[in-house]
Amino acid sequence: MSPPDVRSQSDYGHANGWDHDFPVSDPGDAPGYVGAVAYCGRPVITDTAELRRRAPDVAILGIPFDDRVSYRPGARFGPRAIRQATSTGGGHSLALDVEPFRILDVVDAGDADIVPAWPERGHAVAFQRVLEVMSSGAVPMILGGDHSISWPVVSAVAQTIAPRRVGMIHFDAHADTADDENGVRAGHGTPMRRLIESGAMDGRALVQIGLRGYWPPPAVFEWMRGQGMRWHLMREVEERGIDAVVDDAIIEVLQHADMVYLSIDIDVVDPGMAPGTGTPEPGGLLTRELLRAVRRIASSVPICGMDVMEVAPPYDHAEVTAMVAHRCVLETISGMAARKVAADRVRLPESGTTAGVRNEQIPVSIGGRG
Ligand SMILES: [Mn+2]
Repeated sequence: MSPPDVRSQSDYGHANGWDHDFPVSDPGDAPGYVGAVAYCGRPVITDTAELRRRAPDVAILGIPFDDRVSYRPGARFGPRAIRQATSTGGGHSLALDVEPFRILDVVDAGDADIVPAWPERGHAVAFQRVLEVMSSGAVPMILGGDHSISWPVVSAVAQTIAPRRVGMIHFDAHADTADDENGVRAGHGTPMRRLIESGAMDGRALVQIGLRGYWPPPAVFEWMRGQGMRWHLMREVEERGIDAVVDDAIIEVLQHADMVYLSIDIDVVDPGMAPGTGTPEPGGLLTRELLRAVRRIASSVPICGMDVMEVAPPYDHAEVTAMVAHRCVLETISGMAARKVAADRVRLPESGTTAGVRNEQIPVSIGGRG
């Protein structure tokens, strides 16, 4: 009688057939539900010095702040929901036929250091963090967060890219140009007014798409007219189609800007397709219209930053709103990648130097791709 196999009694790996070698996945090939949460599984780099050493093309930055909303709160949970809202690693854009992350170095710079119930601090931290991230030369892409944050964020962008002039294409159901909301001058309905009044952005360089509903009142539109602002109501999109409106918006913004900041309030999309937001307005864009518009803009103009705001996961269903927001960022990156393939220049020069600061000479293709 042979002696008992000691190993089989104490080695459960061997006893159960679990002791074989299996192939090890590359980190980039891990399924979307595995690993730490980062935008498209990109490397997470929060240290400013390390960001400067790496000098990425694009840095994702969460700003989980919603202390300035006027109606339903919850956008503070937006950045986390957006990061985890899709299984895709963003390998290959079928619409643009580019592999965005092979062309652009994109990192996730984590979240701004937000604390609850201190809105003045939140705005200051957002401003300072965007300056830090942009000191690496990266184009910042902001996951919000309520729209009040666009005031400090775009101020930091304008300061960084000067003397080049920032312009904005702003997708929103609302104009966000109120002087105040119940006496509050830094609410999520006022950021575009503050940007123009402070001089950070020329009113003529702000072009809005998707306005609808019952706000703001005529006096606010009067102020907007006085600033030389241009806007395209949702009604115009219905009548002319999104492509014609985007063509006009690109021409209009470049009349008074050298680089374009893309600001997307997710409530521009119809609440049937993006219910997870704080102030929904029925009758908005289709998801595919917004994604196509974003692709065409990002592949046609020099982008100096973007934000996707007002994603409020508590009102979302099946992650649909967070998925739209995630895809808006990815379509922007893919559009920039397509533009880089065409023109080989996307990165901003390092701030604080004049080296590399020059007028953009890239031909702008209004017809665009996508
Ligand atoms: Mn807004």
